[in-house]
Amino acid sequence: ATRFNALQADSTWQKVWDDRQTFAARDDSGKPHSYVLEMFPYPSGRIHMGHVRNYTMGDVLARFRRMRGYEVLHPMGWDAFGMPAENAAMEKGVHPGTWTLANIETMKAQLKRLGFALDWSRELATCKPDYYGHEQALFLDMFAAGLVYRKESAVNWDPVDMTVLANEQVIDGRGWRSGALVEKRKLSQWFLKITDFADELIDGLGELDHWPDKVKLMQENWIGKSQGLTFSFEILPGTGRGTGEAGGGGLPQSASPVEAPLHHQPAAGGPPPGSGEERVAVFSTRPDTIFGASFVAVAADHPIAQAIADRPEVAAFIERCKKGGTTAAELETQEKLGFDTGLTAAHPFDATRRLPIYIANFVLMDYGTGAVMGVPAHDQRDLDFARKYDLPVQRVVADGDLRDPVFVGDEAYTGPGALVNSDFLDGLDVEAAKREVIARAEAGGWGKGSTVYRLRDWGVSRQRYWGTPIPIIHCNACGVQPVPKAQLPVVLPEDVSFAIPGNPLDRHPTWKHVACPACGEPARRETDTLDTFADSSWYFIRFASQPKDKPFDRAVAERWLPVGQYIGGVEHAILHLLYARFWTRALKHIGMLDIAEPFTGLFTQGMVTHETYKSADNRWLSPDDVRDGIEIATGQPITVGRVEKMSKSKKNTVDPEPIVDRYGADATRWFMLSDSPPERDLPWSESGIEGAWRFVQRLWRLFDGDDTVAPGEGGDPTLDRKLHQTILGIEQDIEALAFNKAVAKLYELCTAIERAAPSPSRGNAIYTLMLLVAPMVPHVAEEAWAAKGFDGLIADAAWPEVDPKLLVEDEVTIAVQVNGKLRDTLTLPKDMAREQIEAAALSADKIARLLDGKPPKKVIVVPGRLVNIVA
Ligand code: ANZ
Ligand code: ZN
Repeated sequence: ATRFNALQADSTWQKVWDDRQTFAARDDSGKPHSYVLEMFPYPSGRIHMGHVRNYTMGDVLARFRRMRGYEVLHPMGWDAFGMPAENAAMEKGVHPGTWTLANIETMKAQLKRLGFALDWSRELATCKPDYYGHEQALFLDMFAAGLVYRKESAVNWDPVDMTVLANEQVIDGRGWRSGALVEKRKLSQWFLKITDFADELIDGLGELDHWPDKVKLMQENWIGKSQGLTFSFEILPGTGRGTGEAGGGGLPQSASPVEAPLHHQPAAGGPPPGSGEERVAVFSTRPDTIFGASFVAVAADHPIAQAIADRPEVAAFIERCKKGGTTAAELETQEKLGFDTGLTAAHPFDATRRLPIYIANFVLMDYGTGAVMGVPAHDQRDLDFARKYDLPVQRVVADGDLRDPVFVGDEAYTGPGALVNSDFLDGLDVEAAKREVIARAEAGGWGKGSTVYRLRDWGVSRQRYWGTPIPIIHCNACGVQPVPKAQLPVVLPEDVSFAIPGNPLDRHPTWKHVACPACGEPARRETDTLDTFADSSWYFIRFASQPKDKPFDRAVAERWLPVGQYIGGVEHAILHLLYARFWTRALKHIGMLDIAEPFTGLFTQGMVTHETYKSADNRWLSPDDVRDGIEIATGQPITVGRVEKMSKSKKNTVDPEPIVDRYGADATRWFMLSDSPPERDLPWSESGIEGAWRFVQRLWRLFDGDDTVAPGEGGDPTLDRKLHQTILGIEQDIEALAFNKAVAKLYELCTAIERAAPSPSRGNAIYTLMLLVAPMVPHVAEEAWAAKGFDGLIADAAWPEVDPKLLVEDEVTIAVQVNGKLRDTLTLPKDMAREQIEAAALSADKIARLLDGKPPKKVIVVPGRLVNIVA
């Protein structure tokens, strides 16, 4: 047999697929539709192994579904706006657009070299006006529907990149790219009302049966719905001890916390401080614990704190709180700090009880009301705080025996139980007590049952150049005006400079100066651009339908959507997926698209990893710099480090392009599918890719070496059975995206064929093998198909049919007893279902005669062994 020339076959078949537009999806072919999508790449420069793995998985599914008779939409495009293009502009003096388009060209050629079954006729790049202009139109539709608003809000300001950062872009208080210490700033920002959809976005998760549970949980936690009571305490000024921060100086906690007085003892002396506020509202998910409250705490930027911030010690304390960071994660880990304002709050059920009001660093301003009631016995943060500031700890929920002393150590009790020390709540369980307190608060007019979400509205303003311009005009006389749709797209100016940091749109000499669409007077364009997550929130809709004059055609888009299988990295588990789900629901709300969930199936694939290497003098080394434990350039021994995700910083990347050039597309694809379950990490190895290359050659020897390759069967029932089991198994594996299992089955089938003697069965098995491997290694399959003279392309061929008769592996002997006595034995297929076994036993001649037409009292089936009939 000849050797398979992968490089030649790659280019031949890639050209054929291209020329014939083999993978162009037709909107109305009459076939059932299937939409397979991988998360589109950011055009960073070159394709990396993560891309190869991601797109290979989607490709196998897309090709498989085509062969199974679906009209498949499998598109590709570019998430082309974003910071790196601006960074390149700053570093290299190249325009972000030039840099981006050059990267797209390179990466597109690289993707084509892998032979992906993509519909390139639908390619899009979000940085082109024919994409972002439509996004602007959608923004205006949302604006008209009241889903867009502007407000002053504190943002994370990166003083080096001169831009607003999302919370998750702030790592340990520093900008994720610049590493600069992040500051808080107030800016007027545009927001999308994602919070209007909080409940829908939670409830919708319930329908997503084909999403990983962990992703659904992450989304649910991110939305963070809590039910409880919002209520207010009356503030009694001038009675507190007002000693400021008590930390450190306090005595150790009394040995008997149960006896500690719950009443706050006002200290004598000290001028009565005032805040001007009369009530302080708090949100609690545990109103049942209200009798265990021993303090109230407000956030550092709460009005009560701000009102007394003219006192230097208060101002200093507030500053100190801000230094530690204010994100939820940061607050969780910091040491608890408090400042006693000297104000007290009256307990709503007992006005003589006074709770000191603290400013505390663990209270978030933008959650709930920015203030909490502290219940140390039942909340860990409150307990830590109470221990530090020597505040009473009173247990109000008992665990088990009510007569037990309800001692509280260093761990708050958060479990269920009955209420104690709680007046009219005593004896109620937690849920009943919650209802009772809510009812009384509502009746008394000092509180209301409420639902609070962690989710905030989506701040979409970015003070950057390389993004979708927000289509708004500011007029001094008319205020905020939407750009008239006829004037869309609002195109980015080309002539911009990145010589100094900041937003080039803002300092462009002419771009922002426009006439007000309402009064015609000189006005200013909005110079903020949209968060790039907006671009990726609807690209899958534009792929489905891309008319020139509008964002999408509703009927066509609805024919394709939702995306049946979406594949991408777990790093997008929260934001991208949540924003896309929101955007889709917003369009439904406006009446533009009747799709609730954009992605019904989601798969998050693992990463491609590689060993790391360090030189004798502790530099990271690339695999190319190393041979046999020696650094090639210096001849010095190296140390091998951990296997980690391929990353530029650790230099442990392997560039796919030379791999494809050397081993061909099929071997590269095969390796990506073979070694690990797709949700796990895949360690790259030289031996792995070589093994894949050998397997492609082995396939070719089978295809090329046998003269009897043809459909049909006969002569070798064992091989026939193996073949049909393999067909079925692979169908199931590919649908489950368990590619490594499919690969293992194909290895087995090859071995079985190689061992089989020549027969029509063998020729048929080889013929079928071509079809089975076609989704995974399409080039060698296509080459063999043509070499054997079969019609058309294998990419267009039908997937082989499973013959159920041939699936039965083995037969087993089953004993049939009547009233415990052996009466018959039956030979039945091994995997027969219980009911079928029962039916076979009852209808067996000997048994039917014994039963004589009377229905049995009971039938016990032990599959694979026996049936016992009680007559
Ligand atoms: C009293 C209480 C007693 C609480 C108890 C908990 C346990 P989730 O479930 O995450 O929604 N809280 C309310 N607003 C806060 C804010 N702005 N910053 C920090 N903490 C705040 O948490 C709700 C609970 O977190 C609320 O219920 C409140 O403490 C606190 F045994 O009230 B709880
Ligand atoms: Zn005007």
